[in-house]
Order: sequence, then C-alpha cells, then structure tokens
Amino acid sequence: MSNEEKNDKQQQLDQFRAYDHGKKLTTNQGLKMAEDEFSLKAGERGPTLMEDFHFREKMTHFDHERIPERVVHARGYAAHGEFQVYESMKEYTKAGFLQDPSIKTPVFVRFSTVAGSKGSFDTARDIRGFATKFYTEEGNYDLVGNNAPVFFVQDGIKFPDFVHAVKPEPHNEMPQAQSAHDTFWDFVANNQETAHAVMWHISDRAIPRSYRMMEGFGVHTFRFINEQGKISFVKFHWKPVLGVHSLVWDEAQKIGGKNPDFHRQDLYDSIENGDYPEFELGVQIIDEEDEFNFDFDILDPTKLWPEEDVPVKLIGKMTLNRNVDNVFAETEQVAFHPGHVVPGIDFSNDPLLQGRLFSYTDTQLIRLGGPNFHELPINRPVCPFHNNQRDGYGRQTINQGQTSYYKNYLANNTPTPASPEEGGYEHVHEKVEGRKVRSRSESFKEHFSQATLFWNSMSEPEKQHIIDAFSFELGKVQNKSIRQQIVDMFSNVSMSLAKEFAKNIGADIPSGEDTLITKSSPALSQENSIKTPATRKTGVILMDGFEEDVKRIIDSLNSEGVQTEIISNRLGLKRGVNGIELEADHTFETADPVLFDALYVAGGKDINEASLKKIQYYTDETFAHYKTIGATHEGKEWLDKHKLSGNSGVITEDDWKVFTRQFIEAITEHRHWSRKLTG
Ligand code: HDE
Repeated sequence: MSNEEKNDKQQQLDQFRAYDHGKKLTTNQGLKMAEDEFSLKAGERGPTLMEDFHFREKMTHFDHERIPERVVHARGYAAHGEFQVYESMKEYTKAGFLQDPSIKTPVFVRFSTVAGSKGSFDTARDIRGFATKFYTEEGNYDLVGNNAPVFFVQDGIKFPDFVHAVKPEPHNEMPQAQSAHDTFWDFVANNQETAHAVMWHISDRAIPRSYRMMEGFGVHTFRFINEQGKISFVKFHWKPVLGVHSLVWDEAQKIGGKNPDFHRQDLYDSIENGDYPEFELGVQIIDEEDEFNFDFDILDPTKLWPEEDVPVKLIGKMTLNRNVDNVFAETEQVAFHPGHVVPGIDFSNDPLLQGRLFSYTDTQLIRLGGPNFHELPINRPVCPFHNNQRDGYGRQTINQGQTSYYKNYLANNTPTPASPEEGGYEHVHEKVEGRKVRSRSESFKEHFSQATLFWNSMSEPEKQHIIDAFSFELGKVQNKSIRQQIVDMFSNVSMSLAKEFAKNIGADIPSGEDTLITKSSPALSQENSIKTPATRKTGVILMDGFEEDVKRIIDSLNSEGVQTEIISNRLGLKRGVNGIELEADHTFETADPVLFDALYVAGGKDINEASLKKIQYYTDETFAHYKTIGATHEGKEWLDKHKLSGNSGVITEDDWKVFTRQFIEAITEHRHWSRKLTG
C-alpha cells in the first residue's frame, strides 16, 4: 500500500512500526551484541556474573511481558478498517464523521467472548463483544457493543455480581468459558431482569459461525444532537453483509478442541484472502417527544426497540481490510470506553450505561499500568490533543513550555476550551431533578414480555435449539432447586418452552397456559437473515484417480466465492485421470468435518477400507450437523453405503454443471433442518 493510499491512522501507526528482519541484534540501548546464546560466566562451568547487563535486560523484560487480561472480554481478536457514511446525517446529528459520504474514517474493531479467559476457546456459548473505535477528526468515538441488543442487568452496580456468577466458580476455578454451571443459573433465577438477555444467550446467537456473520448492538439508548440543538434518542446496530449465521451446539463444542482459534482464524484468513468483512451501520431513532410513547421504558437496557415498530435506517458501511501487525501492541493494548464520544452524540440516563462510564477508564489504569494509555499508538487519536495533564508512568509526550495549568497569563490562557461553535463538546442541557434514591424505577420492573417476544419470533428449529440449550445448561447444574427455579422463571416467558426443558432435566413440569403475548418480531429470527454461499468453506474429499469433472466442479465453486480445501489420506499431489493434479491441503486427521460448512465427496479410484471409515466419519458428522453434502463419481457409492443419498441437502447429480448449481444452492441454505436424523 502506498503512503497516499494509507488512511490517517495507518500513517500514524507507521511511525511506530518496526521490522527487525535482516538487522543486527542490539540491546534496548542500541548496543550491538556479539553473543545472544550464552550468559556471561566465571569460567565455562562457573556461575553467571552480575555484570551481565545483556542477560539481565533480556530476562527482566521477559519477566515483565504479561499484563492483566481484561476482567471480562479477555479473549478477543481485532482488525483495522474504514467506515463511510452513505449520506449526511445532519438532520439528526452534528457528528463530523457522519456528515460527508466521501470521507473514510479509520476504525479498529475488536470482537471478543465475555466469560472465558484469554486462552479459552472461540466457540463457547457466550455473548460476543463488538467494540469499534472510530478515529475521527474530532477525536476517538468508541461504540462498545455486543452481539445481543439487551443486557443481563439493569444497573451498573450489579455488573460485578453478574460477572462473578458467570466466571469459573471461585472454590475450584471451573468451568472455563461456560455458563453451564450452578452460580450462573443461581444468579439468573434470583435476578429476573436477566430473562430477556438469557433468551439471547441460550439461542443460536451465542454460538456464531463467524465474527463476520453476527450483528452488533450498542445496547443502550444514546442521544443524537444536531447543529440546531434538536435531540433524538438513538440505538446503534451493525448488520453483517453476509447475514447472521450460527453453528450448531455439537459442532461448537467439538470445534473448541479441533480449532480453539476458529473465529480468529476465520477473521484473519478472510482479510488475508481479500474477502473483507463488511457491516452496515444502522440507527433506530426516536424523537425526544416520543420518549414515553412505548410500552417499555426506552432507557431500560433489557429492552430492545422492535425493528418493525422503529425501523433500522442503514446509514453507512464499515469494511475491515487490514490485520494487525502485532496482537499485543494493538489488540491487547487497545482501550475502549463508551465515554469516548464526539460532538453530536451523548449518553442517556440508562443506569447501566452510566455505570460503564466509570468502569472503563478505571480498568485501563490497572490493565495498562497508568494514566498514559491514550499515548499507546493504537489508542492515539488522529487529531491533535492538548491539555494540562502531565507525567505518570510511561509518559511519551514531551510537553514544552512553562505552564501546565488553566487559567494562566503566561501562555495566554491556552490551551483554551473551545466553544460549541468551535467544536467544543457540550453535554445536553437536560433538566434533572429528583431525590437521591437507590431503587429500581417502576418502569423497569417488567422483565418477561420481551423475552416472550423473542421466543415468539423464533422459527421451529431455533425454538428447538433453545429447548436443547436449556436442557444442556441446566443438565450441568448440580443443585435441583436451581433447576426448578429456572423452570418456574421461564414459564413466565413461555409455558410450552418451560414444559419442554423441564422434562429433560428431571424438574416438576409446570402447569398452566402460555402467556397472552403473541407479538413477534421477524427481524429477530436468523431464518430471515441474508443467505449467501460467499466465503463458505467446503471440504473436498478426493483420492488418487479422481475424474476430470472434479476439477471443473472445484473451479466453478471457487468462481462463485465458495472456498474449497482438499482432504485426502496423505498430503501431497493427488493424481486424477488424464494427468490432472490437485494438492491436498489436509489429511483426514489434520482437518475435521466440524471445520467446514459443506462437504464434497469427489471420489477417486485409490480407496481402501481405512479411508472409507474416515470418509464415513466425515459424511456422518456433516449430515448430523445439517450441512450440505455433495457426491460425484465414486463418492456417490461411498455415500450410498451409509444411506445418505436422497436426503435433503445431499446432492448427487451426475451432470457436473447441474451438480454444481444444485450444490451451490444447497450451500446457500447453510443448514437443512428438515433432515431427519436417526439414532
Ligand atoms: Fe463492558 N467492560 N461493562 N459491556 N465491555 C469491559 O473494559 C462493564 C457492558 C463490552 O474489546 C471492561 O477494557 C460494566 C455492556 C465490550 O476491549 C470493563 C458494565 C456492553 C468490552 C467493562 C458493562 C459491554 C467490554 C473490561 C455494566 C455492550 C470489550 C476490559 C455497567 C453494550 C472491549 C475493558 C474490548 C469490556 C465494564 C456492560 C461491552 C471492566 C461495569 C452492556 C465489547 O471496563
């Protein structure tokens, strides 16, 4: 990339990038060293000497390499990109980066799981973090969201309790990155405001197929303010261009072992391949006058605004187009904060958001070791910054001049606060009056109606997954009373749901009718999301002696954006008829069916019993996870042995062109839920 093509953030980061390749080894003081393998000793077999500054420097630095992981969202992965607004949003907000469609604002996005520690696996059942830093000309704006639009608690003061409950239990530090244990469900049952967020957590949304295929939500209600001072309430959304898609639970668990880096690998690889992940930014806007015109409190973070009632307006697109150079320097040291705002965007009084406004700077102080974390390259704004803050651990800026206070005479009263006309941030002049109280607002006390809305909006397969997930999670709960409490609690959401999972966990089956709420919101179901074969990964099983058409099929799949990887008994070149050769990417052992979206059993003459057994494992697993299977030539016979042909999503056409078309159509469906599984 030439310098002119690089955005402001990339040019800024260039100043800090270092490349050691081909260089002489030096100490941190720049001294070239003649030796790096042996410490300085008194005699070849003698003790190491104190004066060995090189050993001391190298070892001390190593000893201090680690910083505390994030208390939540420890496991994450990030990428750089750009955001462009479609048209000026000046009617609603004066935010500079939302005015001009020709301006590309650099962004840095970190995706994460919440509960697991840094070394846990990617596909745990969990909410995902979706945090975006916009490096705008008016300062950094952070949209620190999740892939669910609602949260488990309504007030920031309850966050430590919630996190303690979901994290591994303190007496034995188990289980890692799981909500399927007693303390999480104890918390849920005894804090019923969790009901709606739990429905998201227990649904397919909590096991995404890819970071590229999940929605993001700002969760809280924020405010937009335009140039004329007009205020509206706003909720933020990210909509993935590839649609919203999930794994199935059995796959998610197995992937945890087969490739714990499944999601980060997917993000990294797609950016390296030029399949840049894209998300559209959406806003839901409510006029200030309409604040009280809803049957829920718009400040309550356990409530969403149904998209059918308040449409999502798509206002711009974000493209992630560059991987980080160094995960620690960028992904680990990035410091997000919902309080990083720009003129035109302000907070609401959502008590959860208010709590977050305290927590994020506080946590960076311990995590990044002092108050100068804004100077770290990844955190620096691209616009200049000036104030009277000074010193502290790791300070890098060399502030010149005599004064570091305001007001002053010696520096002509600078740096001077900017007026709103000059771009100075001004909080909304909201009139606030009230008694000091510690209590829940009356308008925050209803916890079940939107949990029911979510349940009502699910397709049949999605409902079944929710029942299965409750049965799994509660099946892991040791305490019988907690299991029963959850059944009782969720019978307020849906009696039929509670009855179904109560059966599976040995609880008393509740009696009574379903709630009277019948409203549903089609936008909540993944079945209604965009479906495309683009970037779907197909495992191609072939053996030596494969037919010519196989190559044609693979080429056409690739030209439609479907990715293919060849799996065989051994690595190396596979020889087909008429001298065609294809290179195997994996052996049966190094790959696994759970790592693919579809399977193409292409055939080949050189087959034996051992390979057939492995192929059976691949086809059975792919079938059981409702994914597309295609077979041609000898591959069809291999499939027929297991009686899979003729099922939905199993393509066995003879003509290679017809086969390819049908196979792609089936991949576009992603899952074939109508498939009847036996056994
Ligand atoms: Fe966070 N959260 N959070 N959170 N959160 C953190 O900040 C906190 C909440 C979210 O990739 C921490 O730098 C409180 C909601 C994301 O670096 C910490 C409350 C939402 C990330 C913190 C919440 C989020 C964090 C830990 C309740 C969705 C990862 C490390 C009042 C809208 C950002 C850090 C990254 C991280 C506190 C609730 C999203 C401790 C007190 C709601 C995506 O400051």
